Amino acid sequence: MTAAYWDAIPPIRFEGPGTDNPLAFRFYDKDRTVLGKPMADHLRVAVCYWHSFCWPGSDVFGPGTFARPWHQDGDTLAAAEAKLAAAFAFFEKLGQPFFCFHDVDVAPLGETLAEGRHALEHIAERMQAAMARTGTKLLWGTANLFSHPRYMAGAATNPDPDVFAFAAGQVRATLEVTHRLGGVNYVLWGGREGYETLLNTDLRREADQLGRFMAMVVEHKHKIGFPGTILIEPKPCEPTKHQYDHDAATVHAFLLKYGLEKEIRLNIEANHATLAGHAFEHEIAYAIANDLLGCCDINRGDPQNGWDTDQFPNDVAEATAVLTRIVSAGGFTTGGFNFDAKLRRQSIDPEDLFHAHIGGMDILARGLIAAERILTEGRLARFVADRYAGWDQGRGRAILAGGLSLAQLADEAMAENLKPAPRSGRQEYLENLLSHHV
Ligand code: XUL
Ligand code: CO
Repeated sequence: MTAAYWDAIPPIRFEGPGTDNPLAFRFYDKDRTVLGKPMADHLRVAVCYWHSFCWPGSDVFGPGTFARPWHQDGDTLAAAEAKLAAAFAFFEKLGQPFFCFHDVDVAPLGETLAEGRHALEHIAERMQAAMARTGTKLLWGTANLFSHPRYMAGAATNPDPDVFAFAAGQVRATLEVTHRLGGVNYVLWGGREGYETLLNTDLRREADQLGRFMAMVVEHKHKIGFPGTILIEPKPCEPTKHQYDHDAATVHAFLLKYGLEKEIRLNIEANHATLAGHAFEHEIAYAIANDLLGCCDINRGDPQNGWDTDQFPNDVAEATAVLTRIVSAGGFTTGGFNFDAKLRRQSIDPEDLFHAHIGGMDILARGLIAAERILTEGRLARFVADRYAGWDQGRGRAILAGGLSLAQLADEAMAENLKPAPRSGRQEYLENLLSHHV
C-alpha cells in the first residue's frame, strides 16, 4: 500500500513555539482566532499534487532521486489510484484544508482526448470519495497545456488551430471535474503561451487567440454553473523566453483589452513575481488595487539564481507584508495559499515533505499573527490615510471629481501663490514599525 509510505510520521499537531519536535507546528494553530476568524480560514492552505507526489526529484542534469513507490506502474490508472491513496494519506497527516492539481497529475492523459477524459473521470470518482472521507477540499484544478510535445509552440497561441481545439478538450474536461469536486477556483497558467523568437511569431494573432480561448472558458464556466473563480497565473519567462502573462499589470491590460476584467482574477505566485523583477508584495498590492486578487501560489526563488526554484517560503517579513495587505483588503474570498513549492533534490526521506509544509505553514501563521498586531495597532494604516488626507477634502476632492480644467487649476494655484511644503515619507520609521511586529 502506497499510503503506508508515510506510516512512520505521526499526525502533525500544533505544539507551540516551545516545542523541539520537528514534526509539529509552532505557530500554525488552525483554530486560533485571528481578527475574528480561525487562522485556517484566513490562510486556506493547499498542498499541490505536482511537486509533492508527481515530481520524482529529477532535474535537467539527472533523473529522480526520490522513492515514490506509487510510480512503479508507470503512467497507468493503477499508478494514479496508488498516488491518490498516498496523497490523501499525506493530507490526513498534515491536516491542511485544501489541495490543487493538474489533470495530468492525477490521471494518465492517454493517446486521445476521449481516453484522457475517461481516465480523469474515473479518478475523480475516487477522489470525491477520498475528499468526503478526509474533509480535504479542492482549492483549484487546472489542465496541463504545456508538457506534451503537441504544446511545444503553445496551446491557445499555437499556430495550429487543431492544437487550440485539443486544449479546449482538456480544459472542458478539467473544468467540469473541478466543478463536480466542489473546487472553488479554476487556474489558467499560460505554460507555453509566449515565444522563443519573434522571427516566427505573430504577436497580434497570438493575443487574439488567447483572448478568445479565455472568453470560451468563461462562457463554459457560466454554461455549467461553476460558481468558482477563473484565475490567470502571471509569469514572465520559463519555459518560453517571453511569456505573455508576464506580470499582474500585463495580465490586467490583457483582460481589459478582451473585456474579461470582471470575469477573471489573478493567481499570484511569489517566485514568478521575483522572476518578473517585482517583489511578491508588489504583485499582491497591484492585484488588490485593481480588484484582481484571487489566490496565491506561495513559494520563493533564490536571490542568486534567475530561475523558478520553487522553494518553500521562509521569509517572515515577506509573509507579514503580504498578509497585512491581504487581510486589510478583506482577505481571500475563493482564494488561498497553494504551496506551489518543491523539495530540494537531496531531501529524499518521507519526513522531508512534512518538514517543508510545516515550515511553510508556520511562516504563513507568523505572518498572519504579525499582520494582526500591525492592523490592531493601526499606526501604519493611519500614516497612509493621513498622507493622502488632502485628496478627501477641498481642492483634492474637487480635482478628482473632474470639475476643474487644467487652466482653472493653474489660475487658482497662481492666484494663491502656492508653495507646497515637502513632507517626509518616513520610510525608515515605517520599516521599523513593521519589523517591531515581525
Ligand atoms: C509553473 C507554475 C504552475 C502553475 C499551474 O511555474 O507555477 O505549476 O501553478 O500550472
Ligand atoms: Co504556480
